[in-house]
Amino acid sequence: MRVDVLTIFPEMFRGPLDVSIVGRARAEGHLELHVHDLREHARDRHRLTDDYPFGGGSGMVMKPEPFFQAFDALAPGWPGRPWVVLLSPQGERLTQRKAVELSGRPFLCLLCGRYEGIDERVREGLVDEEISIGDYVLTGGELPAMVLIDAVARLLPGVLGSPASVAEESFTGGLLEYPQYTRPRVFRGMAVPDVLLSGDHGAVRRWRRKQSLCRTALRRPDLLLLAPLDAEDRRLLRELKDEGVFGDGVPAVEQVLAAR
Ligand code: 9WO
Repeated sequence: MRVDVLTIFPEMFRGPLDVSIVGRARAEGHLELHVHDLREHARDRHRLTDDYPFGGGSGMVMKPEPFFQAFDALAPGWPGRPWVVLLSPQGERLTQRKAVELSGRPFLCLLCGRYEGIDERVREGLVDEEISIGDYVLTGGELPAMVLIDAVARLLPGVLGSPASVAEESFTGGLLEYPQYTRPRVFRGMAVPDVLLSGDHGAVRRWRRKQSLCRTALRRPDLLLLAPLDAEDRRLLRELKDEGVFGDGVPAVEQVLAAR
């Protein structure tokens, strides 16, 4: 996959994307990343990328010209037309599903805004899709772009050693992760649950599933309602309920147990 980024802060992309799995994905050619400085495409004398808002108001707006100029300058060297994504709080939420969908595209172009907003004609003329990484305002789209690249890069074929990890994510099927442990067996008085040392693979699998269900019910009941649950899952949820884990009751658990 190829990813081009347009930003007035290209130096922000040095570091996070040079190391670890994304760094290796780039070194091995699974991900080709090109970060472009929008300021180099600002035509005016002062290379301005922002201007005052028409209609008045506080704050500055990102000018449209640098984005369009950058496209005109870069397009002749591009292998095709990229899928253009603007990172913005007004976008559709980045989910694992969206990351999987984007990972299937051969060529992305990520637009990063700054200031208090971006001239609307950038959306009209260049953007295929607007994506948000969450409901908070940042100082720009650069960190969200890096989050998107990280989420997508690890899904590219050959990037993760075992596709089993990726398969397990979809197998865990919309539930939260179970607790994980490594050595030592006892650390500062905190012991690893006995079942994980038992060698009973069936018991380990059931314990993990039960823990995933428990955590999801308590922390993300919205996800529990969406997850594909089978008869064993409902049995484990009933066990947790009978153990008093859900206190006065979690509505999502009642709903799931009533449904069958
Ligand atoms: C700033 C602001 C100040 C006063 C009143 C309204 C305001 N809106 C904004 C604003 O949205 N600024 C953005 C900053 C302009 C585009 C780039 N910025 C940005 C992107 N902030 N947060 C994101 C972002 C992108 C993707 N996912 C989450 C947040």
